[in-house]
Amino acid sequence: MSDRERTFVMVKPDGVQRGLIGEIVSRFEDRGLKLVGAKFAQLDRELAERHYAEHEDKPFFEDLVGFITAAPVFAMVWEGQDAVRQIRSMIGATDPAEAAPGTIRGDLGLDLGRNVIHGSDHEDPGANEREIGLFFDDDELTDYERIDETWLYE
Ligand code: D4T
Repeated sequence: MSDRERTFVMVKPDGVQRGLIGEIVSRFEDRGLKLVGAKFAQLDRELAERHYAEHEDKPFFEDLVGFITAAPVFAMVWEGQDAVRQIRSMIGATDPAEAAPGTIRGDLGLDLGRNVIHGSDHEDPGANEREIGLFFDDDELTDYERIDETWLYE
């Protein structure tokens, strides 16, 4: 059994504009994951560049930063057992055209540059903590027990 952990998730501007926040939040809630922080915000260029720093030399970097700062996003922190990996698997492949049906990108997207949602990479150790720290102060995150936890975990 893996430990409970926290991960950073963001509905991107296309997902917000297409009215998909509720659908996406529902999928995580239904799975048993616990929302411990959330904010609706428009990213400035500095935060976008820090978030996507690993891609700064890529040809798509300017388009990516332009897209993510073009309209509001919905940033969240979700907690649960093996949360980073489980959420990445619910999100699906980076390119929605390759994402499996049943995943968020596979059900709700079509285009690589409009892939609806971001989730911390489970293959990059520490990415979740780094991204949570970039978007949230400690006092914006909560600790509480969900009423169904006794029946969700053994
Ligand atoms: P994010 O970080 O947005 O959750 O996506 P992934 O973790 O699944 O994928 P990524 O970091 O490799 O890509 C970041 C972001 O860049 C866009 N992108 C990516 C793009 O526009 N063109 C490209 O060729 C690639 C590889 C899509 C996601």
